Amino acid sequence: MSILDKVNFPPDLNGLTIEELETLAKEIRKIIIQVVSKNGGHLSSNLGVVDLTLALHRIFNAPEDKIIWDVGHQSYTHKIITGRKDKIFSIRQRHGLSGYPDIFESEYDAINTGHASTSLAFASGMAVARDKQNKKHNIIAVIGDGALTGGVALEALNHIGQIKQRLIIILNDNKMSISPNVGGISKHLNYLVSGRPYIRLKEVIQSILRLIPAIGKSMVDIARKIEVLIRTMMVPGSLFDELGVKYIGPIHGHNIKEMIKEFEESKKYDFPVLLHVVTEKGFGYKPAMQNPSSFHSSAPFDIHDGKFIRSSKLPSYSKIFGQTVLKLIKKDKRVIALTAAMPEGTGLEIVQKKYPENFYDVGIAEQYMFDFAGGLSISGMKPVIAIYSTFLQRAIDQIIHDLTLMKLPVVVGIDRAGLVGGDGATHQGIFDIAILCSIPDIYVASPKDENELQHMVYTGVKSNKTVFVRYPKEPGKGVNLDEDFKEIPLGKSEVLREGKDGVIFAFGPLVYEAKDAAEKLSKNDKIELSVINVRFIKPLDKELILNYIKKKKRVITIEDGILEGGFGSIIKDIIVSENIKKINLLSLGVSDGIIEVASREELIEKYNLNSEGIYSEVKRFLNKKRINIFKI
Ligand SMILES: Cc1ncc(C[n+]2csc(CCOP(=O)(O)OP(=O)(O)O)c2C)c(N)n1
Repeated sequence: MSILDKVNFPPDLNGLTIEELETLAKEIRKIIIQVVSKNGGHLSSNLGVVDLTLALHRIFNAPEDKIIWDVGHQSYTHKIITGRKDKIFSIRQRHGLSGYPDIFESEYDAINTGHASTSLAFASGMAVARDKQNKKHNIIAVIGDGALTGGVALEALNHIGQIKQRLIIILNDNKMSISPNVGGISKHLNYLVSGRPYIRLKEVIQSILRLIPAIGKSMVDIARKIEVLIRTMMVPGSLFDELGVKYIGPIHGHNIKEMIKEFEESKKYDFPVLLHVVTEKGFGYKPAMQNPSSFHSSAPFDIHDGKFIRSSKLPSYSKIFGQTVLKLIKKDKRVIALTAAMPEGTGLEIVQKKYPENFYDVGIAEQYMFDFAGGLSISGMKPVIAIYSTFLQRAIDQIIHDLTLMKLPVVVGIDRAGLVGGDGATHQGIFDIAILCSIPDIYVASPKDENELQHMVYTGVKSNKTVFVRYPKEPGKGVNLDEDFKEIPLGKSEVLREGKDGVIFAFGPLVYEAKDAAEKLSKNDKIELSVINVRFIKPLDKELILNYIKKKKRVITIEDGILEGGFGSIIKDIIVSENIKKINLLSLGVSDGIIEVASREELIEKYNLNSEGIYSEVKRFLNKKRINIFKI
């Protein structure tokens, strides 16, 4: 019988010795490696916090004590020992466990997370509420050194240090964001870990003491006292202490005994404390320790050699984006590539390697990145941002207030746009169209394939406009790339198929699904549809679109974004505002704002956005005499 067999909930940890906890940690690591090798997931971050999680749950009394996991991608051990062990192999699968904390999944999950840097603010609010209600429980925020670079975390620290509620912050420092962490805070943490000034001064004093011939006992005592004094004065906890949060550490994050002692101590303070816990990403699995970035958000892999099992050999849109930016920089050194802590995911890693002087990783700082781009742009440079759709949400004010109102040219690659597999509701890219299309004076484009992507990015940089280009994570068709860049006429659509019975408007890779569906309708049902590759969702190619709407009367819109306020509703608005009569409109898209955990294929199927779904929905729509989805 393993120790894990006996552990279902945190109180089961109480009777275990330190050795048994260490064995349990090994058992849990094995399970996590197995799970992620099958389902994919955040391997290195989870392996790094197994010991930390056991120590936390041993000392604190969840769910009464609130443990908040920043980002939440590292919560697998927490899930395993809070009643979800039997479901852990379902993680990130449809109808399975979420890969992030979810208050609807378990009472042990204090808040939902997924986007970085929110834990401290939540913890602070919860601590104030606790104190106002005269409750006594502990509130513990676990935040990584990467997430600590996020503005909202720093805003929280600033406030926490002022209002000084009782609050425990566990800083899980592994020197890594997804890639090696960046910036002054990261340097400061390294400085704290190495304790350099203290060590240097200690050496100096010891060598002075060595010069005194016979050191009596009292002298040794004095030396020790001096050392303690120096330690108090010199161990630099300065940034946090200066902000009003007591710094404790560094603490060995793979030494359960040491953590248990320090966590127990931390309960005694009636003001905010930060425990600096040093961990290693990927701890306990060699391939992940050697390559923590690749195993950060890992594809399924072979446990024996750590080799990834790729579902597609085709290059991703992100890769084509990175290559395009590389070519653009080669031609024009004013092009500057920017990422907020995602050089690998966004494909900009090759730019970072080849043109480090034309590349900036700003850390988890999406808002800053857009204003930084604004500063570059207003001064004559050509910033190109790569960002996931879901994280773009952080920077909406910067886009409106800082870029648009000054009409500053910036090109933004919106990666992971549309439905996103595995991560669930927190990581969907379904809102960008609805949000961006309401902003004046910008361009929102979506290429149907990789070749169109490179031309759009090139066109964007050349245009001196604010241009957003959205594309999904999954590879496209693997079309050949033109050798030379071509300019795509801004705001112009492309007619891909002509048919008398109606028109489908689509954009992005779903254009191919629409075209396949139209061909099947032609072959099987003698229904002939025009298919338009919309290309620019904003501004729309109004003349062409109106023309087709008026001529065809039966209009189908397709998008992998939220329907409310999305492309379909923009088309509906045009029909109404232009007072076009007798139009039947079917809008296919995402009807839920909160998306269940599932693969992209499953989600695309659920919302009838693959060729089969489009085929059957459109057939049903066209077969109806009177269409009630939307009729004017
Ligand atoms: C706002 C936001 N930007 C980017 C990300 C993508 N992301 C997920 S985890 C991560 C790194 C987090 O590093 P850290 O907090 O140190 O945790 P670790 O994985 O190292 O344990 C990043 C950039 C995110 N989740 N949220």
